Amino acid sequence: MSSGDDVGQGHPAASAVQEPRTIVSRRTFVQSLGAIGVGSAFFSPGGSKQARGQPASTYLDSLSAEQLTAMYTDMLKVRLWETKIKDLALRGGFRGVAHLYVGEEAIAVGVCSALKPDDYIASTHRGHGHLIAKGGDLNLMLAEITHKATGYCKGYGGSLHITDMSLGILGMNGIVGASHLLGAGAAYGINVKGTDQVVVSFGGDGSIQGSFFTSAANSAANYKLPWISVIENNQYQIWVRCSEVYGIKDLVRRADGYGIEGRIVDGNDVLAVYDVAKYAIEKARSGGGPTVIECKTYRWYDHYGFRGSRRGVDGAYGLGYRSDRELREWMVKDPVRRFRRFLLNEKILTDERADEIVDEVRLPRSGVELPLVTATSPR
Ligand SMILES: Cc1ncc(C[n+]2csc(CCOP(=O)(O)OP(=O)(O)O)c2C)c(N)n1
Repeated sequence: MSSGDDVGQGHPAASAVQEPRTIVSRRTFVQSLGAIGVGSAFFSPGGSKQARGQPASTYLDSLSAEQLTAMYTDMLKVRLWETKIKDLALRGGFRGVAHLYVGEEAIAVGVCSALKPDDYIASTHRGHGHLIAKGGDLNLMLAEITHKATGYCKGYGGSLHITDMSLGILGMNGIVGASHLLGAGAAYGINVKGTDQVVVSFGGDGSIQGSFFTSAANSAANYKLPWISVIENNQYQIWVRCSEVYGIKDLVRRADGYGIEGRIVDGNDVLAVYDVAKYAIEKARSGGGPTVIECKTYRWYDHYGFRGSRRGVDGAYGLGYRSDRELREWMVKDPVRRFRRFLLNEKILTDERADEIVDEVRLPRSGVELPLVTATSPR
């Protein structure tokens, strides 16, 4: 990824006037992150840049302890779910494609926590995390990706085409960039209906290249659609480095060309993601039009499948196109662990309660048995 200077750009936390808050004061928030040694522009007063028009308020103040705990629980669900798929596959119990979302959990959870139940999301080929964060049923998902008739789409869709309209999930999608067009189309529909719903379309760093994004962004700007495009910049398109594809380092600059406001955020920081997403969502809901949010992050596994991975071990190693060192550097920034440490530092959770949540998520009580936590998992 690029230098820390462009992470958290535009985040107001370090520069805003402090107000007391119900659960997590921004002061203690920043302090506790400092205490755990998290370093990025967002957390260093000198480095926090208030970008174009970003409001000086923060939406974090409204988060209750229950909401923060629910966010942690959802991140764990995504992590353990994806780990289950990997371990299942390596045991030979799963046939099909899976693009794992491990390492990117903070984005789906941060964004979806800021949405209302009747808002929409349009997802990608790497969409399990989006579905779980929007409330998707783990049993139906597992049945779908293992091609059972009891699955979300009767087993015909598999991992790439899970849809749940009752939850506002417009579907995963194997066509790179199409999520943006579907999302903008749904946002146009919202304008026609006159409701206050919004649409988030997720997409990878590859999703902004083609005509899908261009059409979506152009229409969204032109009609001031309630559309938020979340670009999950995990540094690679299959095995090609982002920097070998684009002449710009911060992909969000593309938004400028359409007259759309753009934000960059540390995609491994669930609270930073929530904050910028909430801002964009509230803006869209009140008729302020679209926003593009670029989240800088990293995927721990191969583009798809399980090459380089082992049962009981997190991450895929020995992939020719990236170094193990680079992977390890990103694993240190594990979004799940980082959020757990924050919750402990803020005394929102005790160690014991945090462990209980891990058990609640992975044991059958949650509906689907998830695998034992592995060496680098957040316990
Ligand atoms: C329109 C289209 N072109 C090419 C492909 C082949 N393809 C599948 S995934 C992928 C890379 C996607 O990278 P990115 O958008 O960054 O998402 P990531 O996989 O990194 O999450 C490509 C090119 C496709 N599925 N659809």
